[in-house]
Amino acid sequence: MIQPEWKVAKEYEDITYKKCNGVARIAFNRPNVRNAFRPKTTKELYDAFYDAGEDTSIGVVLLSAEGPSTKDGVYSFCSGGDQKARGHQGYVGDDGYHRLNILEVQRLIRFMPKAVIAVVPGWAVGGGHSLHVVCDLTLASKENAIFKQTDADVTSFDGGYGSAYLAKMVGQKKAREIFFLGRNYSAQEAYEMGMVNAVIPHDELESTAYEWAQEILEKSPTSIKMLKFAMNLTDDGMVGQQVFAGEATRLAYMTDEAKEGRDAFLEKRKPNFPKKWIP
Ligand code: S0N
Repeated sequence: MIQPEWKVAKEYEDITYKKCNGVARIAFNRPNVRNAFRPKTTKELYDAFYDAGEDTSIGVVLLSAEGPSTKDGVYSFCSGGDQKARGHQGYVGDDGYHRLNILEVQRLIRFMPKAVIAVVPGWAVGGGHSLHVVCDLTLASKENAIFKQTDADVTSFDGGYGSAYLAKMVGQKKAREIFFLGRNYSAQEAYEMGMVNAVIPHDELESTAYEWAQEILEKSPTSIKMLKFAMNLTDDGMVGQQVFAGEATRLAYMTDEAKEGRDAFLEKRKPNFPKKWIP
């Protein structure tokens, strides 16, 4: 088992953020409320994910959780929106505004040009369940992970990736069962449904996630990015096409044609593109 030497990347209140050898680890740190997120948490998550996305030394991001709860020893990944912070239009931050900004975090994960692995040590519930769905891969604790959708119990529902994309993953009937009945599912059941990549003994969960990250880091970064965006594309409509096409433009920038187009403009002359029509 590899024991990574994590270095703190930035101090936050509701999350921890560390880096080691090309891997960033962002972890919920409110274990006594089952790692529910409030506006401060989502703001910190956004900040850390943005940093990990921009950091060219980072190739894989782990979304994990600290724990267990000091009150009762229970592990959790995330129990979704903090119901105590919920107002009549969303979740209320220190500034009094009502927000739904976990969706911005979801979009960052989805459009990040790097693999994001959900590392689920315990409860993944409500918006916490949706976060694991939106991550590229999910590894779950054999003993402690429990997957559950309570959105319809508390009238705080994710009609986007959390449900519609989940249905693509596990099938329509199963997704409707998960949301309409709100039952508990073990890591093994989640694996059999196709929403978990591997069921890992609890004590090996973090080191296994790091090992998976290291395996991904050995692959071509451009291939990982283009494959992720290609797999997203059909479900993300025009935005998926925009994200994928942006990378195609970047690749085109690297050609002699692009250099000639830019230089001709700057030199105020007609471009003389290489006369080669590659089949
Ligand atoms: C996680 C559950 C199943 C764990 O049960 P268990 O082990 O019996 O523990 P409890 O005794 O219930 O909890 C321990 C302590 O933790 C607190 N707590 C747990 N979850 C939350 C929470 N989500 N918010 C606030 N506090 C929480 C308990 O209160 C308890 O505290 P003490 O010890 O002080 O009593 C169980 O806890 C559970 O079912 N939790 C609630 C899960 C839930 O319903 N979450 C919300 C679901 N909806 C969303 O997350 C919406 C997501 C979202 O934000 C969104 C999505 C799409 C579009 C917009 C939005 C948006 O609104 O932004």
